[in-house]
Amino acid sequence: MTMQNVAIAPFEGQKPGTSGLRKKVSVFRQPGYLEAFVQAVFDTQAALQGGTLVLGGDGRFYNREAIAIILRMAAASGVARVLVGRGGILSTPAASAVIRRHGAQGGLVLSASHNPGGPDGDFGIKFNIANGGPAPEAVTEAIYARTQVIDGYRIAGAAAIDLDHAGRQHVGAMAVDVIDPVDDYAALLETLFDFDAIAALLKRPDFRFRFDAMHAVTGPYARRLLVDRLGAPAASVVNAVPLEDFGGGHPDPNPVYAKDLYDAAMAGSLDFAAASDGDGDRNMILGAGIAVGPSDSLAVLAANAALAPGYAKGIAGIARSMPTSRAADAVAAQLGLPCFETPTGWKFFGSLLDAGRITLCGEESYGTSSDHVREKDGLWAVLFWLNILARQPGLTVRDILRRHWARFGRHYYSRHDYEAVDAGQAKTALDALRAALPALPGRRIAGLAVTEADDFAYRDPVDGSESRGQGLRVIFGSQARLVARLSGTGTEGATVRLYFELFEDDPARQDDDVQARLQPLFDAAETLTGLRRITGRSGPDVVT
Ligand code: VG1
Ligand code: CO
Repeated sequence: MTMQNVAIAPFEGQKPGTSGLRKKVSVFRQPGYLEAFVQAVFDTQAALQGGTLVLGGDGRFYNREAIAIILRMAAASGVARVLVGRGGILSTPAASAVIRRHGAQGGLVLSASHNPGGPDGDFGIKFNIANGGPAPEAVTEAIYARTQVIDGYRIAGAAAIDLDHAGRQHVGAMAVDVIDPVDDYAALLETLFDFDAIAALLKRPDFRFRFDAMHAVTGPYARRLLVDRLGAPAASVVNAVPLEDFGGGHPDPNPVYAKDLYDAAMAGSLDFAAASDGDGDRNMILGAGIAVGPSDSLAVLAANAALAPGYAKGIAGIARSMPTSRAADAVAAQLGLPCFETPTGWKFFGSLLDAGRITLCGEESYGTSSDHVREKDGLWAVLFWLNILARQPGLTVRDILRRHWARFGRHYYSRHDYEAVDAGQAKTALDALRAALPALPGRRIAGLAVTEADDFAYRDPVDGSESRGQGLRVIFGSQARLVARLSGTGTEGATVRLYFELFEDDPARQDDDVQARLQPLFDAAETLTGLRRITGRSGPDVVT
C-alpha cells in the first residue's frame, strides 16, 4: 500500500470548543481541513501509534467520507487497529463504552451533536482519550497548537473499506474491525438497570410511552433496547431511522425542537416520553402534563439511585456544571454526599469519575450520566427514569417530581438562548456585566440580596488544572442565581446563554409558572447586560 505525504498550510480556528471542533460542513470539506485536524491528533497522541482507535459518528452528512479519510490517515500514522461502528455509526456514549471495553487508546467521534446537519449544516469531530471521555483541556490545547504549525498530513492510498458488514478488513498493515454499534453499549446498560421491572412496565397496556430519536443516532439503540429487549411496542420508538440531515430538523431534545413529542406529553396523552439528540448523549424526560427540567432530573436520579441495581450500593458523589441548578446540591447535602461544581462541558467530569469521587453527574443542557461511561448518555437516563417508575408502581412522573420538591425544595430554573448574535454585540453585553460584578455584592437586585458575583474559575480537585473565564455568576445566597456565558458549540456568530434559578421550599408555591416566577431575574439580567437593548431583540430565541 502506498503512503503519501500531502503538504498543507495551517487553517485558522481549529480550536476545539465545549465539545470538539464544530464548523459548517462547507468548512470541513475544504481540501485538507479535516486532514489537518486529524493529523494534529495523531501527531500529539503518541499512544495511538501501534494502538487501537475507536471511530464512528452520528450518521450526519459527510460522516462516511470523513471516516474513509480518517481510516486511510490512521493507517499512514501507524495505528494498529481501528474499531469502527457498522455504517459508520456510533453514538457518543456508545463510543465511550467501546473505548473502555476494548481498552482502546482513544477515539474520534464525528458529530456536531444537536446542531443541524446536511450539506448546509454543521459537522464536528472530537477526540476522546483512553478513559472513554472527551479530551481534557491540556490535550485539546496541544492538538490546537499543533494545527497552528502543521505543514502536511500522511495518508494511505485509496482503500475500499466496506463499512456495512461486521468483520475484519485491512488498510495496509492496519486492521479495521467493523463492529455492531449497539452490542457493547446494550450489554453495559443491562448491568445497571432492573430490565425485568422495566419490561413489565413497558408491556402494561395503560402505560403510554414514546421515545423520539429525532432521526438521529439513537434510533438503532432505542429499537434494540426498548423494543427488541424490553418489549415496548415498535410504534413507541419514533423517527428511529438516522438520516443524514435529521429529516431537516434540529436534533435537539427540548420543548422547541421536539415540539410534537412535547405537545403530546403536555396534553396528557403520554405517561412517559423522552427524546435524545444528534449523537445520543442528551435526553429530555416528560410525563403526562409535566416536563422534567434537566437539573431536576439529575437531582431525582441521585435521590432515587438505590432503585437501580447498578447504583444500589450507593453513590460516591455528584457533580454538576456551574450553570446547572443547585437541585443536585440539595440532594447531596441531605444524603451527606460530596457535590462538585465544574465548568460547562463533559470533559470536566472525567477526572472526578476516574478518581471515584463522583458516581453521577449532569448538566442543565439535557445531559446526565454516571461512571459507567465518560460521556453523557441519553438512553441511560431514559432507562434510569423507567427503572424508577417501574419500581414505584402507581407513581407518575408528576408524583415523583412533587415528592422530590416537597422533600428537597424546588429550584425554579430556565435558560434563555440568544442565537447567532453579532459577536461584538454579545461581547459588549457580557463586558457590561463583567464590569459591574465587583460592585454587586451587598446590593439588592430583583428584591434579592447579592452575596457573590464573579467570573467562574475552576481548579480541578484531582489533577489541579485550572480553567478561567467559565461564565459570569451573580449569586443571591441559596435563594437564587443568574449566570451568563457564551456558547462554545455554535457555528454562527455568538450564542449568549442566560441561566436563571430561584429556590422555593414552600410546597404550596412549588407549582407556579416557571417563567412568571423567574421574571424579576430576567429583568435584572437585562439591567445588568443590556443584551436586548444592544441587540435590538425582544427576547430569547430558545427558552428551555
Ligand atoms: C452546550 C451545552 C453544554 C454541553 C455542550 C455539548 O455547550 O451548554 O452543557 O456540554 O453543548 O453538548 P455550549 O458551550 O454551547 O453552551 V452536545 O450534546 O452538543 O455534545
Ligand atoms: Co450531543
